[in-house]
Amino acid sequence: MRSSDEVDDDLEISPPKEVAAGVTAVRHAMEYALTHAGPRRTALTLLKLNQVDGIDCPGCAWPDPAHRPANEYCENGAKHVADEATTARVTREFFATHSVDDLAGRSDRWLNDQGRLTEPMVKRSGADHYEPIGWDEAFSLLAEELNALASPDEAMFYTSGRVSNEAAFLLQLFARAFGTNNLPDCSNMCHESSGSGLGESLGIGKGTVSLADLHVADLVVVVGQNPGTNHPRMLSALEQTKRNGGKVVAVNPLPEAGLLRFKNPQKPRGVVGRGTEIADQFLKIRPGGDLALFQMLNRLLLDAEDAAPGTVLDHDFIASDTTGFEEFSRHVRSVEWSDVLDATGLRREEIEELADRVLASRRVIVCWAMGITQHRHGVATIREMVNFLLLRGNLGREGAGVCPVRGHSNVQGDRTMGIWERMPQTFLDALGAEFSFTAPTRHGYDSVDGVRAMRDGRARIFMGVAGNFVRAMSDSDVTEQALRRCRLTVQVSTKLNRSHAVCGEVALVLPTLGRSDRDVQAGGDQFVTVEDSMSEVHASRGRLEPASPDLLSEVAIISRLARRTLGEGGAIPWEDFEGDYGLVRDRIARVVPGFEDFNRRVAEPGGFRLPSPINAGRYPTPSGKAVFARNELDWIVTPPGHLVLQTVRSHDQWNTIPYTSNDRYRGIHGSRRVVMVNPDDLAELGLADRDVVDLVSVAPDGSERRAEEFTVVAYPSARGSATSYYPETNVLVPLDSVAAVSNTPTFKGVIVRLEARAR
Ligand SMILES: Nc1nc2c(c(=O)[nH]1)N[C@H]1C(S)=C(S)[C@@H](COP(=O)(O)OP(=O)(O)OC[C@H]3O[C@@H](n4cnc5c(=O)[nH]c(N)nc54)[C@H](O)[C@@H]3O)O[C@H]1N2
Ligand SMILES: Nc1nc2c(c(=O)[nH]1)N[C@H]1C(S)=C(S)[C@@H](COP(=O)(O)OP(=O)(O)OC[C@H]3O[C@@H](n4cnc5c(=O)[nH]c(N)nc54)[C@H](O)[C@@H]3O)O[C@H]1N2
Ligand SMILES: [Mo]
Repeated sequence: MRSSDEVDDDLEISPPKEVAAGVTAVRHAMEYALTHAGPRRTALTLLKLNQVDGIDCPGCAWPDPAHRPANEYCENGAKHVADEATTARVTREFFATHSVDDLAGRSDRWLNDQGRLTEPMVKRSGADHYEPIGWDEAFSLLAEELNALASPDEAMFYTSGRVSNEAAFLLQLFARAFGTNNLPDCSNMCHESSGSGLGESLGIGKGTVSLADLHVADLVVVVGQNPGTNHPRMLSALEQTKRNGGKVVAVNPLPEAGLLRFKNPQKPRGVVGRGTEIADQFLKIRPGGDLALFQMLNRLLLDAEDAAPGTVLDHDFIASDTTGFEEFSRHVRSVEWSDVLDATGLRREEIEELADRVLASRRVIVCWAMGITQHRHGVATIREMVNFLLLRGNLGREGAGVCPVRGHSNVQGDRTMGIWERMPQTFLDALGAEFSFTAPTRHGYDSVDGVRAMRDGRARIFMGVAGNFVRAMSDSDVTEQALRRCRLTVQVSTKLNRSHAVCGEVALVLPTLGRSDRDVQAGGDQFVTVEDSMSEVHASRGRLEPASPDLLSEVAIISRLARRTLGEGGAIPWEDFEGDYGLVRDRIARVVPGFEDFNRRVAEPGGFRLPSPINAGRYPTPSGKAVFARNELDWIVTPPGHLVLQTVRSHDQWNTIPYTSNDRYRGIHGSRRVVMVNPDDLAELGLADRDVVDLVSVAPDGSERRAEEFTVVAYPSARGSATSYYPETNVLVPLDSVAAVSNTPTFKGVIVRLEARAR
């Protein structure tokens, strides 16, 4: 389906860039900010971004350095904040003009461009427009619908990782006090595989390294990640690694700009000159080949140990801190070169070169993101990367460890606060004891199971706090039908998106304050807290006059809904929580381990770091040790005439929201309906650059999915791969195509054929 207003200028293609950032990036950010937010709001937000007393940048979860320059933000963070600080407004007149069907025909970009939501709206049963509704009536309506359900498990509460710790804690408390663990979140589609894999291997689903570790590592392997676009400030950290003599290796099907070279826009040297070479080695891997790569690296390490016993493996560490070594090593020794070369598309010498680099490095860190987690065997790949680090004791010491690089600025914090459909019993017990109730124990729905439940009529109310579930999820058509089957859909949002237009019989839009908005409650000015990718917890305080006087904060919305649904006077002081978020933090301190004395510690400049048990030599696994895992080798085998499609972010989008149709670093301008393919594959398929094709995938049950009219772009990507943008291609990812264990949709591993269209 194409939207009525999809903005396609003429497609223009230039060669992909090697260098990321530098002055152009700063100019692009300022242009975007000034046109959307104007000079005053731009100054108020950008100058406060990531400062000690300022706004946590919602652009990504990369941590802030201890000594921050005045401009500790990046082009894309600045664009993201400007998008929230926009002066455009969606009013009741707007909704009177545009029917729900009209909105459903619009593009993601058009919807976002309409600006900030300003007052609560309702679409009543049978109506074709949203109309205004008072907050009070909205809460009553929602509470009545919730209480009318046959079971609390017919409701689900989705969150996106923008939500603060305070709001996340209250949302999961409300859901559990209401009686359900149905708390799917964007993490299910994102780093769930990291949580699953690290949880099994190390007992905790989080990374172990800090920025300081990255700076002093001898080798940083960046796998399945595009930091130049998605975590630009990470490049400053890698620049530091290089300056200290460390090496960087990139493993990716695409030669992504920032991975190759970086010009630091915050340093005079970055503005002139060629910038820093980032990757010492680049392995252009086939999508889904990483498990094979790491198994072979592990075999090569074992071989090297055999050749020079006692010089390669960290025997003391393996003996004292791990289990499973024998079985793992027997398995890995049987890995064959022919399979690995097939799976990776790499040359043997490239893999041997990387193994030599590993042998020459005492301190190694592996960083990864969606190129690993969104594959059928993503969890196994993560366990294999842990095996790789364990072999040489690269864990729990300076300059070494695991670094899953998170996406949303507080996605890690939301999990810590209990946003998970499968929180451990110890957490549920602590929560119940604190608030005098018994939390339900039955596991809830994750995102994929949630769609199945709505599709099959087992879930009737969907409430999304932040995010754009309809566009984020796989199998767009199936997901849309599932939401349309609901009795009631509710979105707590800052901006308009497709999840407001694809709705249930009754629908509510509840507009809320964003991270940059000032938040004043009965108890005075409030701040919220977040946890970044490296477990640093700190405060974020908005500065802007709110987009409308009718907005409520997320904390206020959840608290008022809870009072209306659960009744007044229970053991949970919702009204007090709304008035003073410090009281919420007091309770978090008593329920969530690591948050003792929360209010005092978060008041210190820069906040505090949650301790990692692993860095203290403790592994919260059943055996108390780190686990060497035995993983069956798996990779994606494509039938002749097919390619592996991976769906990525362009340089100018934030998740489901494209800002323009350009992807500057990849040299693509004017259209997002493109598919990038290696020229040799194009020749084999009988296609040429600029041909127009449909992308077709086949679901496990044999049914076909189709995305129409994509322009082919010859691109220096790995053989056998195709690359297109998310969310336009989510329609191709079958709901049942998920990663083992984590249930994450396989957004990076969709087998497709390209069908030429008659011109
Ligand atoms: N500006 C901006 N910043 C963002 C976001 C945004 O949309 N815009 N989103 C945020 C969020 S929620 C997240 S999760 C992160 C996402 O950050 P990334 O994971 O960097 O995002 P993707 O665009 O999905 O890129 C995946 C990368 O993995 C590579 N890849 C794909 N398949 C494979 C594979 O099989 N093996 C290997 N080795 N590589 C592979 C792709 O070529 C690409 O470089 O970014 C966060 N930051
Ligand atoms: N094909 C494909 N699909 C993917 C991915 C992929 O790589 N490929 N990546 C997956 C990943 S990693 C993720 S994280 C998900 C992202 O999924 P989501 O997190 O659900 O999507 P976003 O696009 O980040 O949500 C944007 C909306 O959030 C709302 N919002 C923004 N800020 C706030 C706020 O402060 N408060 C509130 N209440 N609302 C706010 C706005 O209304 C905005 O329209 O998508 C997943 N889907
Ligand atoms: Mo994400």
